[in-house]
Amino acid sequence: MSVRRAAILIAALVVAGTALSACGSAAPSGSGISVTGAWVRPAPAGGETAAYFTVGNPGSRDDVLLGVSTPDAQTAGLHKTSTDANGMTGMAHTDSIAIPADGSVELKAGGYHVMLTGLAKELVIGGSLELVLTFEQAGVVRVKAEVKGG
Ligand SMILES: [Cu+2]
Repeated sequence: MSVRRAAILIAALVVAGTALSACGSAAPSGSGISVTGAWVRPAPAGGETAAYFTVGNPGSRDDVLLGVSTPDAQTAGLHKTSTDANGMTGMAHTDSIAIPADGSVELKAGGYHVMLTGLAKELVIGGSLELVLTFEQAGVVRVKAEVKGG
């Protein structure tokens, strides 16, 4: 390899390294996913309840909420409430929730929610519960859900 070729190679590596570090510092929390307004309904210890929040995706890449867990309950899962053609309302497990680029998805009563069973503690208004959300792109995002009536 000539000196000139080696110099070009080194210059290319430096540029690549700079680009990588710039990318790393520009995205301190994954793809910039935000989880806001997290809340959970009051429930007794050992009981079940539902949690809600809004996921915002300001980025240019679609993301997917793949799952949820919590240290405060035996099970946590993604559910969707819907009404069928006969007017029967029920809820079903859903594997994931797509979060479109430059968009947001609201988990709310009558739609998507996090179903929690076997609560480790009583959830009283003013208290909180920790949720650990796993996204395909953004990775793990931890949020505190406030216990509220409603
Ligand atoms: Cu449910």
